[in-house]
Amino acid sequence: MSCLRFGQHVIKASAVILQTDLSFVLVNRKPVVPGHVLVCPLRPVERFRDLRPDEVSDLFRTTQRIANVVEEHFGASSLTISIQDGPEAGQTVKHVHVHVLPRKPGDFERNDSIYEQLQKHDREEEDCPSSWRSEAAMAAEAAALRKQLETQPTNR
Ligand code: AMW
Repeated sequence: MSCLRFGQHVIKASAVILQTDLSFVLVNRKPVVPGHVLVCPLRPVERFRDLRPDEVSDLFRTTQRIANVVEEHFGASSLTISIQDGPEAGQTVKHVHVHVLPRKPGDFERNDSIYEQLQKHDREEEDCPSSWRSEAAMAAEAAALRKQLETQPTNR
């Protein structure tokens, strides 16, 4: 697995959990909750409408697959799955991505606050390098999730 592009970012292989024919999954450098991962098409298009049908299909099959894994691995009991499609929806990286967030009882005082957090956690004024996780922490999480994936049946 070589380096992949996520918008303007170059993603190291160590941060990638899974790569399929048309998609990949990476760990988040600034997760809103533990286990918050991102699913992206390999082709770096900006908007959901730009995806071909085979890319939409692969993106969502991959989302379903990794969602099961993070829910189990992080001891969660639900998931928030979300796309911020365009700047007014909170998108900062101009490359389609699905946010997958494991949810637990009481993780937010107001359940839907997760959407506010999602919208603001990577805004410029809040997103400084000191708030990012270390490469080592991200690599360790990706490795653990790759291992857990091996134990899951595929959905294809
Ligand atoms: W968006 O606000 O565009 O819907 O979400 C971008 C997401 O990508 C954020 O959760 C942010 O923390 C994450 N992110 C941005 N750059 C990187 C990177 N280089 N590696 C991992 N995650 C990243």
